[in-house]
Order: sequence, then C-alpha cells, then structure tokens
Amino acid sequence: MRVDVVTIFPDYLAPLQLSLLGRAQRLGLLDLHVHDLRGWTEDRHRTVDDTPAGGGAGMVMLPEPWGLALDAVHRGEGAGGPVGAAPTAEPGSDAGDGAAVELAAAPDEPADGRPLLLVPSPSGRRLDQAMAHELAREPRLVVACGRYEGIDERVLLDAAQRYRVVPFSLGDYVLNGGEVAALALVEAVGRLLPGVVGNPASLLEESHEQGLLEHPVYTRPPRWRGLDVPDVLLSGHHGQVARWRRDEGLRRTARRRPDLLEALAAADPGALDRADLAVLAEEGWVPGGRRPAAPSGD
Ligand code: J9N
Repeated sequence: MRVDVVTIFPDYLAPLQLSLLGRAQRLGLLDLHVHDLRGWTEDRHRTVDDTPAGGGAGMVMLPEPWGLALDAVHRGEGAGGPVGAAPTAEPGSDAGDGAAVELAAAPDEPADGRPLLLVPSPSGRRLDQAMAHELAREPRLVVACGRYEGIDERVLLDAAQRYRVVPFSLGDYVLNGGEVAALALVEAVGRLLPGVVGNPASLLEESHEQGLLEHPVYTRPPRWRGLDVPDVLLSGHHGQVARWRRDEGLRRTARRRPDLLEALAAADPGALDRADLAVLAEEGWVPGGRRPAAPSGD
C-alpha cells in the first residue's frame, strides 16, 4: 500500500519509522511518503494560512498550496517532482467539469479508481476497526493534515473530482491539527496489511475485532505482590481457558463499553449465545435495556 501524508509538520510523522511500521516500510509492505505543504507555497514567507472570511478567531489554511499539493501527490509527485514508485492509473482525472461534487460519506462506496483522500477533522466519520479493515484493502491512501481552524472548504470540494474525500475523526475531542490523527490512522491500517504483524491469528484476538473488548492477560510469575494469576489459566484446560476469556471479555465490555454490546446485538442477533447472556446478566446488562452495573473500579 502507498500512503502519502501532507502536513506542515512532517516531523510529527517520524515515529512511523520506528518498530513494526518501520520494518513494514523496509520490507516494502508499506510505501509511506510524508510531504511538507510549504513545499507548494510560492511566496517568500511560505504562507499557508490567512484570516477566516466573515471574521472570527483563528486562521484558515489557504486553498492555493493545498490545491497544488493534492494535484502533485495525485500524480505521485512530491513538492520537488516525482518521488518513489510510479503512481497508480488516474481514471478520475477527466472528471473536471466543474459540476457540484458530493463528498463520499463512507469509504465503502464502489471504488471508481479515485484514491481515498482522508481528512482528519473533529466533524468527520469516527474511525473504528471496521473502517481500518476497509482502508487496508485500498492500494493507496492520501492524508491531508489541517492545522488551525481547518482548510478552506473549496479544497475538499475541488479534490473530490480526483479523490474519494473522507473526513474522519479519532474521537469526540479536539486536537491542534490532523497529524496525530494521521499517525493513528496509518498505524491502525498499516498493522492490518498482509505480512506486517507476524502472527495474523493474534490480530483476531484483540479488542474490537469481535465487537467486544479483550479479556485481561497475565504472564509470569504466578504470584506477584500477593496477586495471583487466575488458577484456570494455569490449569491446562484449553476449553475452560477459552470460556473464562470469553466471559471476562464480556464482563469488561458490559462494565466499560455497554454501547459495544448494544451495537453487536443489533448488528448480529446470534453473536451472543445463552451462556454469554447469562454472564452479561450478572453484570446487569440485558439486551435493549440500559441498566449499567454499579461501578466496580475495573
Ligand atoms: N478527532 C479529531 C481531529 C481533530 C483535528 S484535525 C485538525 C484539527 C483538529 N481533532 N479531533
């Protein structure tokens, strides 16, 4: 997968050279290019922002550098011309008829050859594990990191002629800019690419993969500061271990994220069986009802 990130703070993305994703890049599984937006400015001060039309606080990012940057990155170029491997074909590039263009609401509409342009925004679609899996199937992602109060809206309207534009959010809180969201997105997607995580089975056991939170985990020693590893985990009974893990994942989800249980029950009525529902009832969770269990500190 090729990923291009455009930002005024390329150093913010430096951690992607470390650890698992650094290795993925050296192996050629992830082809990451981070671009400095200021490379597409044409004035002496390399200006990227101006005051908001209509007045108000803060600054808005100028359309001119963004337009040039997204055009160049679409062609597979950096600010100084071609970089890395040749870009993918550009079947969307003849769509410039100036017609009104709607932004894509979700990345799962029929792919039409236009690459995805992901735009971090507190008002975007919430990134979750299902969306990370959808993105991992794409050959190419471009991430446009805005700062200040945002990017001039015309940039996204214009980009929709060449890209499937998807504003996305990490959660309902405000960051100073899109860089941390881009970092999180590239890590969440990159680790799902084939070959990046050594044992693919481990991917399936994680929180959010089955619509539930993961069970607690333990290692050696069996007793530490007076706290024991649960006996069942040392028993060697694989069936009992699996049931305990399922139960603990369910209990945790009921206590911490009952919204996930409601979503799971609504999306897949068969996802919770009688044994599951019995454990959940002990935590005070019943389908359709909303009686959170008393806080337990867990
Ligand atoms: N989830 C989220 C994204 C943001 C951004 S993007 C650019 C500025 C702020 N805040 N929160």
